[in-house]
Amino acid sequence: MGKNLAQKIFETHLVSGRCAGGENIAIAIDQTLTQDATGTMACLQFEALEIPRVKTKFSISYVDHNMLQTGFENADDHRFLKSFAAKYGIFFSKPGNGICHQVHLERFAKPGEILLGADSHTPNAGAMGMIAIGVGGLDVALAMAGEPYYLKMPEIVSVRLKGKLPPWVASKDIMLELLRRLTVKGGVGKIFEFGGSGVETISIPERATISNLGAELGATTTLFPSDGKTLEFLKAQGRKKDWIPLEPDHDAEYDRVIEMDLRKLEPLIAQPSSPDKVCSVREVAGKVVRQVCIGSCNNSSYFDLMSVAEILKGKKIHPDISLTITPGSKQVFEMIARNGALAILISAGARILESACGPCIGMGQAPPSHAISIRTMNRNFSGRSGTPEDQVYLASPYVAIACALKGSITDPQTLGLRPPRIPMPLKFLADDSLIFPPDSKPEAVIVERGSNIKPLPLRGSLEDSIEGSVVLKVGDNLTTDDILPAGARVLPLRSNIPAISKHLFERIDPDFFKKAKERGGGFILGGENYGQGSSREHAALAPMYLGIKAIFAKSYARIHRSNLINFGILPLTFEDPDELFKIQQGDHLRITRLRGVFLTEDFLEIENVTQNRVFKASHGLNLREREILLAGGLLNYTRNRTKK
Ligand code: MIC
Ligand code: SF4
Repeated sequence: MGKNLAQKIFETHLVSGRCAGGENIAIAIDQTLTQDATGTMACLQFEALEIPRVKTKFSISYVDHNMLQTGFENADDHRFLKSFAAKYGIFFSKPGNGICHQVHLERFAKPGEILLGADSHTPNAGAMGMIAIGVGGLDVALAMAGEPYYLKMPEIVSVRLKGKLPPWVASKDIMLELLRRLTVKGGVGKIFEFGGSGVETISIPERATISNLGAELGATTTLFPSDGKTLEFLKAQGRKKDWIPLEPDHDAEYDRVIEMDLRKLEPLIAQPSSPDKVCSVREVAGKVVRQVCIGSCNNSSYFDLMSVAEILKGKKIHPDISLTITPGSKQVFEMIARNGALAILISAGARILESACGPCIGMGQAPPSHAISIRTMNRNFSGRSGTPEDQVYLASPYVAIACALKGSITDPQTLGLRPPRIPMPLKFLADDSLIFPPDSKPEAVIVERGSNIKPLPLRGSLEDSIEGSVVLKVGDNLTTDDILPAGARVLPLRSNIPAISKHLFERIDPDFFKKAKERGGGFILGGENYGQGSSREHAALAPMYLGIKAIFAKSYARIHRSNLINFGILPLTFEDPDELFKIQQGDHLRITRLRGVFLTEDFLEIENVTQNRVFKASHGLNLREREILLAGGLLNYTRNRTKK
């Protein structure tokens, strides 16, 4: 039986288990990445493991999220990250060097290797034929300490592309089409492996847009073969030596096959406020637009910005539009500055932002109230832009710029223009002067710890009995942005759990913090796909800090479920899904004899004291996950093991 690409890479990294669907496996990690919003915690966690130097082949710490310096916090955190990296053997990418995923693709992603990143869009590097998985910061800290990464072998879905994209249809539309078909929870527990003759027609930056959006499907990761296009890109980055050819066997087996004829696609758009609310641009054309933002790790490559510049050449944007453009990296920024494309963008009326996440995570550029904002980003969860009840649509740079020119939602196919043709540069401007290698004399490096960095909160081992009230009941597809918002106000508190916990669930219930504090914690009730979106472990750490002991939900998003386990919060599901409707916010629940039954039983009996009833909750946890929870989280579990 032939092997698919994912199996081939997993097999060369297997530490334990068998690469068969549903089996628990452990894999060795070659590379790790963190960004500043998740990185400070990951550093504190790594420090707690008392290991002098990272043990990976390559680890890097990027600064790209907390770039708005409205107080001392972000700047202090950047200094902490830089000194920490120097001391512990981590490369450091300075503010200004670009968005982690864009820079990683350009400079470090390697076919055949495995990358673990403390950011949900880490699968971006899958464009280069590498397995790249987004996880919580603690999982990255452990990988830096040389520990393998544990996961259930995902199902492998083959996405077979046929034909070539029509003019004005972008690679983003391929993923919008998949999101339309499969929804934001359609990829949970799956790897999407792209293949078929259509793949050869798609360049690496376009592939990255596709693999990046795997996160929106909830997928474990997204993967492309390493082929001639990969070689061409690596050569142009001066990294030919990193290339190896990689493809699935011709008779490779897959759990599922999805066919897509690229010739049949048209420009698509995701409507507010979920990436899977996809329709054709035609269907919503004509709606008035007030803001257009081009950027983010999803669409800010040289290819994207050159396409935009070619369309804008000699034109002015609509007077009512605020257009922001964010080059994804210093490489992209400097190249468009040197070749004159930047001047075209400025002359057309664009507002140029520094290379960072920026508007994507609400770090400035919140749109006007009730006005439509068209963004080339990957997430449009309500309020993420910084404006409550915003109207954010997601689309390709072609669609975005058509909207910026016309002032309304516009299908670029109706512009009457010649579609841009951007050749791949033979040589990218590869200047790594904003990337600092680790210090060769680590003993001499003093870690600079600003007052924003508070000690890591920990919990003790799992109690034998837990009780409390249901502090909050929420619906399906709750995002980690809902649990713990990001944006300019809250992101600077990522290194300070006591301070950030005040913002938990604030958009849903402004009194959540007060209630949880008064009641000493309790439980939360959720629907399907609880905790989708970002990898921020703060969405588990802060509830743990406030005493939340368990979540009851119909199903969980992958990364958030792991984060809950990592911080000792039980991710429970219902034996009878209707139970969700019976339990009310405020009900008092009790679980007794927990330690006794947890390792042996698959169900837990929960007493609803308020309703004088007992119901069953299942957990679907494997033995290792149960042991982690019994220890009170992954850090305790790892330390207990190393002490033995
Ligand atoms: C996001 O896009 O939501 C973020 C901000 O990049 C997060 C990471 C974070 O919350 O720090 C992600 O995608 O994991
Ligand atoms: Fe940054 Fe947005 Fe990409 Fe997250 S999705 S890494 S916030 S650009």
